[in-house]
Amino acid sequence: MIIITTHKGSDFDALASLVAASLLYPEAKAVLPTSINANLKTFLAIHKDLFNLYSPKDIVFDQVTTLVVVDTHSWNRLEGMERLKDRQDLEIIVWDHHSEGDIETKRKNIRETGAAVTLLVKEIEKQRKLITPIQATLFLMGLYEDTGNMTFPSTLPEDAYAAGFLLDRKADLHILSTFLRQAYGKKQKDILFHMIQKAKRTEVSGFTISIAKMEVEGRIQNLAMVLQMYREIVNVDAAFGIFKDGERNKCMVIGRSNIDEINIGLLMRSVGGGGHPGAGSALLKDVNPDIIEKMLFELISGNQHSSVMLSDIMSYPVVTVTEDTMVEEVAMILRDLGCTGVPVEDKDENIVGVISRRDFKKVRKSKQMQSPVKAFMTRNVVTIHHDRSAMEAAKLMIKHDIGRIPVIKDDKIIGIITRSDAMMYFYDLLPD
Ligand SMILES: [Mn+2]
Repeated sequence: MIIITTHKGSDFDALASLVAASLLYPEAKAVLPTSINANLKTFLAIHKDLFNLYSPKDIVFDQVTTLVVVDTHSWNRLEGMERLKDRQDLEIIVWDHHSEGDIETKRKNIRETGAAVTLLVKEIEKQRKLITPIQATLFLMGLYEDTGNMTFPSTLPEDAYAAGFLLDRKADLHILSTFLRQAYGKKQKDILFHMIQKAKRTEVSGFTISIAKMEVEGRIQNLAMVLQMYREIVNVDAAFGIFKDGERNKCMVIGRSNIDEINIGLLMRSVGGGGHPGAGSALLKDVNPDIIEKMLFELISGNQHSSVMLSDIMSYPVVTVTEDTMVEEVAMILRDLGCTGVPVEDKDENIVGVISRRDFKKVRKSKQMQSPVKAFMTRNVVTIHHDRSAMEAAKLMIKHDIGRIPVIKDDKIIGIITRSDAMMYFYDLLPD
């Protein structure tokens, strides 16, 4: 007999992987642990009859020849499988996206995708197995839950491909939103309440910061959302949560910032995690929460690259033209540079305008090509001071619908910030 099982405290990814595996091993019995999370309980209350699921106590373990484990490969995360642990003749197959686990087998399919079901869906597609719209819906639910609707940094292109495949197989997004909605549940509420009770606000380098430390049990979903709510309620510029999971000896550090000057992504990268300017996290092993707290304070007060200045990311040198340059000549310069516009300076090198391809539309007669650009340039030039941040530059670009802003220091142009410079920064493509 072949059985398939998954981790205790089963979530949608666990059930989805279990059901997906039963398509790959049609003769197997799918064994769902009795401990499952609240969302899944609600879902199964309605859908249970659609899936042929067994409980660990239904299994005659002496008859088991093959064990398929999905969405985990740790013995202590399985329920009721103790009797199989030391069986030498047992064949084991693993499908998992976690890097850690102690279940040993040669038949391991492990890749750190956003969701475990992604790996199984890929195999289903490869083997051209048929799936029903309800199965596709369940698989997509697992995928969305474990990837935070494809927003968690752990999401891989394969997860998105799998989602596309499942939508093609008629996964129903209405059902999805009904069951995935309860993200803010009792666990999250308890944690938020505990954090608020102990909330402390601290001034660091002129910013208000709050760092909450607490013990949690196991992996808690949606802590990032809890942190977001916490930051808003405590009303600080940046908030951090240090969640210690004593059993796994790991600390989850999550940060949220509302200001440019504290870049969470940079802070988290400096402790081995990742993220974006506004939000990020790091998972640290064998560390004391007090040390992490101290480290965060030091990083913020030292202002370690916590704000990237425009002068770090702008393009330079800048090609400028004088206001007497002929339109014809500017057109050639733009073509040679491959850009859409250049700043225009007067004789004293003060910026007086910008001439761009857009302005050339004002040129009606061919003889105007020989007139100076000052007749056609845009005079209200949006500029930005060199000590401003990339975020402010991006806001200006959006507000004025412009793609390049001259960067000014002591009334002189020292560089230009373009949309692609800003994008390089926001998507963390800067060279170290
Ligand atoms: Mn999972």
